[in-house]
Amino acid sequence: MTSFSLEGKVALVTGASYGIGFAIASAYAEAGATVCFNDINQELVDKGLANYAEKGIKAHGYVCDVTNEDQVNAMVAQIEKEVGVIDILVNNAGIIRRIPMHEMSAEEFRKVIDVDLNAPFIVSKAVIPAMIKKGHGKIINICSMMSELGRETVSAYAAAKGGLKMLTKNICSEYGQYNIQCNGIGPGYIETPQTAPLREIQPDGSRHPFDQFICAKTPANRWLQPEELQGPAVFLASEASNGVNGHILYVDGGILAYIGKQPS
Ligand code: NAP
Ligand code: GCO
Repeated sequence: MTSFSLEGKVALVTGASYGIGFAIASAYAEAGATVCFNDINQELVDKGLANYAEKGIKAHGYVCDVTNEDQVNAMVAQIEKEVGVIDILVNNAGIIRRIPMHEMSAEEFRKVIDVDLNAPFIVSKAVIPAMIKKGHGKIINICSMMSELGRETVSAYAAAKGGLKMLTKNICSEYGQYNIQCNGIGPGYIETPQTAPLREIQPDGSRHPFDQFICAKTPANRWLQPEELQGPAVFLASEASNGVNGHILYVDGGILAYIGKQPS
């Protein structure tokens, strides 16, 4: 049986002080990997290091803005020197701006594209040469329901995540010959700080309309937890998935399969 172990592997998970990235990196440590992560400032990196330490994980944290190619190249070089060549990259760092498109500035649109699409290109480009030299590598891009569907106010995010799906397929196509597998994980609606505004209790004490909407769109009638992405993430980082390439694994509780709960 092929191995789900990550023993001896070096993993970099971007934007992983908390949220989905933190859950994935924690699972990688549990599966035996040495975990590296970055965040945009030292305060967040320190918070992340403390969060990992609380779980008994000795993580390596780096301050790096993933949209800045010089900072990314410097971080990858430092990881290679201090920890080792990166075997597993998870492009997790991401932002969202919920603004009606006709009210969104070009600068706001570009910022989302920069973090959610340009940065995965920059970080993947930084790690691929050493993966080629080493003869293997795993790149996992954190996509979204918005890699497949649109909705009001998330035009930039959907454009970025749709592009990230195709970047995933293109890295698969261009680097599969070097035993590098590039796949995506498409989370559904996960309880993290990024979606907290969509779950806020209303002034009258009722649930946020979007919260009720998403539960009606999910067969299990609930939001998912970051921990529910851990198994799929370990699978895609391990040798057990060496035959899987260019695939977006949707971990959405069935949202993409379901027309939605009929009104009672
Ligand atoms: P989150 O709680 O907002 O965490 C995002 C992380 O990325 C934060 O640590 C953030 O740091 C970091 N980050 C943002 N911009 C960065 C930059 N330029 N350089 C370095 N780090 C940066 O988000 P999340 O919910 O965990 O989502 C993680 C990923 O999953 C994102 O790509 C998101 O699009 C995707 N996703 C989320 C959901 C969901 O329902 N939550 C569903 C599908 C996909 P700061 O705190 O400094 O901004
Ligand atoms: C939104 C949410 C979603 C989730 C996720 C869904 O405003 O619709 O933030 O975009 O973050 O991407 O898969």
